[in-house]
Amino acid sequence: MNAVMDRPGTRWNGLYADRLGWAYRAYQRFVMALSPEVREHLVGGDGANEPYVAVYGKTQVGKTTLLLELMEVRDSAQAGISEVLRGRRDYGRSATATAMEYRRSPDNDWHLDAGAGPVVYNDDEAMCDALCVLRQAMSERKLLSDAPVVVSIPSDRFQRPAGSGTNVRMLDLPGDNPTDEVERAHVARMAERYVPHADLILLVGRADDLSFLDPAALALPGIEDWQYVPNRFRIVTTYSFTPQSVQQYARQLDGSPDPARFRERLLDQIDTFGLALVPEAREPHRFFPLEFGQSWQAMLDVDQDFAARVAPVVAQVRAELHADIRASANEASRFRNACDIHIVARRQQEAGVKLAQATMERVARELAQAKAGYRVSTKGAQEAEKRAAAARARLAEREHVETMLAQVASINVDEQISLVDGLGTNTAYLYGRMSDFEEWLRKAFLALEPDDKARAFFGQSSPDMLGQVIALNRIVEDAFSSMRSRMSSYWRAEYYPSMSSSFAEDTSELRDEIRACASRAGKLAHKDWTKQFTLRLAQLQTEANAADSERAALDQVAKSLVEQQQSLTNQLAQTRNDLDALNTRLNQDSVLAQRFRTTLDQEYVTELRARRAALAASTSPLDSLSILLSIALLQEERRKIQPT
Ligand SMILES: Nc1nc2c(ncn2[C@@H]2O[C@H](COP(=O)(O)OP(=O)(O)OP(=O)(O)O)[C@@H](O)[C@H]2O)c(=O)[nH]1
Ligand SMILES: [Mg+2]
Repeated sequence: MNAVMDRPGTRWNGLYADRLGWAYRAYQRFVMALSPEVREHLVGGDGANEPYVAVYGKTQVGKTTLLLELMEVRDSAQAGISEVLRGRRDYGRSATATAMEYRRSPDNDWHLDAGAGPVVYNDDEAMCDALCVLRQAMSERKLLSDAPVVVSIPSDRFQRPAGSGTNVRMLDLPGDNPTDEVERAHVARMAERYVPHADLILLVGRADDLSFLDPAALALPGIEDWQYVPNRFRIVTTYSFTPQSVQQYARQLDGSPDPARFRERLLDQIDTFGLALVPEAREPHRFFPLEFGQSWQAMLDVDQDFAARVAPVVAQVRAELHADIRASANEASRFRNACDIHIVARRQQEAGVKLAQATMERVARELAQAKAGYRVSTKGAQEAEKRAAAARARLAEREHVETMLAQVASINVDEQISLVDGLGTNTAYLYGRMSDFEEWLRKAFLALEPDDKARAFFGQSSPDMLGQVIALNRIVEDAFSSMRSRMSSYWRAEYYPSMSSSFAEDTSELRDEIRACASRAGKLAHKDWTKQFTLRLAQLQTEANAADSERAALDQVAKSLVEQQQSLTNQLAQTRNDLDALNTRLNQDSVLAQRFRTTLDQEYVTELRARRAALAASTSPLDSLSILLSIALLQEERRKIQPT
């Protein structure tokens, strides 16, 4: 045993430092098993330790300008390089035609590799032409390589001398170009291939249009939602200091402004914009409010005061982004990225699948409810329509009912009169006739009824004839009162028609009064039925109108339920598509994820075995303790990487 091994602390330190060695070995093996083109861009050749940064965002937001800044191209060279990279494209139009990888050239020439091997151009004009031809080929769909076009920028345009510091390789992805489907699909394919393995992904957007952070609008190929794995992303806003409000804010700050304040402002704006970020994605250190480009430089030159305030802030934020990029390229970060992308993202995607399934169930439930609601409301509308029609049919009978009521009012008393003809000659018979008639009239009065058609008009309602019996009694009483009082003054109850005309007069008067009573009773009945008729008329009108409005309201409900059904059906189809897309991605990713997991498992088991063997072979109790503790540590690390 050598002297170093005798020191237990040293043994422990070594074991501790190597607690993740197995995982890094697994990562190396995993990367080596990737397809050669992908590997070439990640760890291949001379660029093995160069950070690989993907830049993604809408067109004309400053992506290319940003990446030239980050590659540390000399300020004085930037305008010229931008010009070349535009490939004779007018200003203001989408400049970068396809996915481009920018590197530092090994010499002072431009190199261009569009899939058929590098071509060297030793002056800007020639390179510019070559890019113009490339764009042409792109638009004619002749560019078939599924690797990014590699552009190597002459080494003498960089700030640092060749060979010093870290070179950064940049993948410039045209963000949106919806007019060209072939182009979009081409970029999407490349993004799916390279973005997951980039050391860092910069989401770039203008500070005055934060929609680029919305996962629904972003649709970043390769990683649908940047919030799944926020630590792989940095958010860069361009034009961050152009808005008047920011300038005013910067001018009124005391002392030298701190970038933290501008980050907070940016986050406030994101909140105002209504984007709900998960707490991990909202951490300020992931946000980089920046500004650059010629017009910005021109503004700083004009306004020295403002420049003195904000230029240091921009410089500091840019330096921080630089440091972040450099830090992202070490093996530990790359390993973490691989874990994130294959384990964390997968877990998030699974959560996404669950969410989509739950959404589908909810939408299906709502759809069933909307369908049931539609059935109920259409049935209700039909019933209301029937009710309105029935009320209108009754109203259409009004003339018939009025004629009928006039007939109802006439009470036929011929038979009652004829009964007077046969009366015996005694006042008792006349009195008897009077009360019999009164009885008969009451019954006849109460029995007055229009025909069936008119009856139907009245429905369940009818006038209160019983309530009129008192009035009817009075009619009869009044009619017979003078006769009665006269007859009560007779000396004898018997008439003597041969001697007196009283019998003939009294019976004649009795007949007249019977007729008069019948006529008055008829009028009374007519008045009551007419009153009821008016009431009923209004009632039927109200009924018809109410049924009409009910029908209209239910029709409206049914119509909105149809629209709701349509929107739910669309939502269902959309969610089903999302779910299919997620499942397809999950299936594709699961091959890689599984391979990564298996490699991790293998390396872990190998390391564990080696440490157990070392434990068995150890003769020093202190060494044994160190190894034992390191085994526990190993298990702990494994659990952290891949909790099961
Ligand atoms: N004022 C100002 N101008 C900027 C800023 N960023 C970019 N620009 C200018 O905006 C124009 C477009 O910038 P590019 O870097 O070509 O934009 P891009 O996102 O690469 O555009 P595409 O390649 O078309 O997708 C250039 O003229 C830049 O100088 C910024 O932060 N502030
Ligand atoms: Mg560009």
